[in-house]
Amino acid sequence: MTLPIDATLIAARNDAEQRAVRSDYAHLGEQLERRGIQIDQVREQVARFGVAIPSWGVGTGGTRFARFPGQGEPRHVFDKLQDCGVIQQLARATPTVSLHIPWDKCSDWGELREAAGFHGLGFDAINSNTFSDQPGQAHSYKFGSLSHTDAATRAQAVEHNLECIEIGQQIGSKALTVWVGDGSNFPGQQHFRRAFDRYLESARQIYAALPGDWRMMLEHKICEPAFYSTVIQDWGSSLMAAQLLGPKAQCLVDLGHHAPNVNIELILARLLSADKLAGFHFNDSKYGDDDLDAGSVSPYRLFLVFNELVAAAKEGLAFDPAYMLDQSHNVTDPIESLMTSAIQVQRSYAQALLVDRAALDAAQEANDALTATHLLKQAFQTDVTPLLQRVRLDGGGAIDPVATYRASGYRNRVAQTRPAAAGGGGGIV
Ligand code: AOS
Ligand code: ZN
Ligand code: ZN
Ligand code: ZN
Repeated sequence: MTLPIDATLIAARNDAEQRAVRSDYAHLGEQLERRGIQIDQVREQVARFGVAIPSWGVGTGGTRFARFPGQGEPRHVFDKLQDCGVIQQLARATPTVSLHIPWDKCSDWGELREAAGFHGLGFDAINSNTFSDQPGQAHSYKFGSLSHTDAATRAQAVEHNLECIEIGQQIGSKALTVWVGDGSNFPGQQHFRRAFDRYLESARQIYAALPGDWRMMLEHKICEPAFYSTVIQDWGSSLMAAQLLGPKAQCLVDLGHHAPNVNIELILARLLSADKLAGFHFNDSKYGDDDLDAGSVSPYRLFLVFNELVAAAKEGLAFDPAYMLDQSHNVTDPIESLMTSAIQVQRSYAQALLVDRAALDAAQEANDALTATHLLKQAFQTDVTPLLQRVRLDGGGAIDPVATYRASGYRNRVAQTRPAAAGGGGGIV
């Protein structure tokens, strides 16, 4: 077995470009040095950064209207893992994969772990699914899962989460992400407080089954599929639940799960103050949970998220956020989108490392708003492309991952063995 992309192709394309990259890197290094920044130190930090790939992200997404499948879509979790292997081989920023149960169920977890090891991948948080019904399931989640009015339905949802923990233990995950679609579509449909209490009662049973070194990550979402109210609708409800559950429960922030224009960097600052920040699902949005590619619409917002994280780390806060991409690819090849998005997230982190923290502290103390905001812009407007290219080059990846991927013909190759998937009606959102 060989890695999915031919190493000689990567090397040949890198050879053609590396002189230019090294020269651009040296020039950027000079510019940063004038600002008192050592480029090699930033590069080392960036090289250690990783964001998880969601297993479902390598398939074409869809909307409630239609799904337009691409060529050579993964048939099962092993195909998904191979596509994740391509992403990691070329872009070197995604060392882990996050599985979704039951979508990724397989008969031999040891074999899956081996396959992941072959691609140099590990497993990040495991995601449960009580927002859709599975064939043969005894109780429907149409009216909720962990917060359902019916005790047997709640018990089934709890049981599913316990199974996810067991699977996660077999593949080396250390966290369970719980997002529920529970809520209501009409005023009066649901008793808000009772539904929250039922959610808590169920969540407590899951929490009690967590291994000692695991976290439970609660993902809030303002709406969809419930469009009037959701049980864990925002970081307030999420924080309450996490505090009531205990120290292993934390709040996960999906960037698309808020009302438009909500200040997400402020939310994460509050969660950091409460020691409850679990991590992120990165994506971008214009209107709602659009699941567009990270930083494709508002790269500055993504930078501001990392600015808070870098500041908190520098100030000595102990926290360990889980980073994952959570996107739906409707019009692009998912592999290309995921590589581009991972690099965009990595870029935001690199830019945040360039903020002159001492000068920013001083500007804040002096209430010098213009200087403070200028310092952020100075970092954000620095083109760190050569630094990111060097990180990939040093790590054995491709200087230009998308061009190398296209040149490799991978998609056409896998399309020979992976049958065309059916399109049509609503997809996964
Ligand atoms: C749903 O909107 C959430 O973002 C969840 O993270 C969900 O499990 C994931 O998007 C897969 O559908
Ligand atoms: Zn999410
Ligand atoms: Zn979402
Ligand atoms: Zn979504």
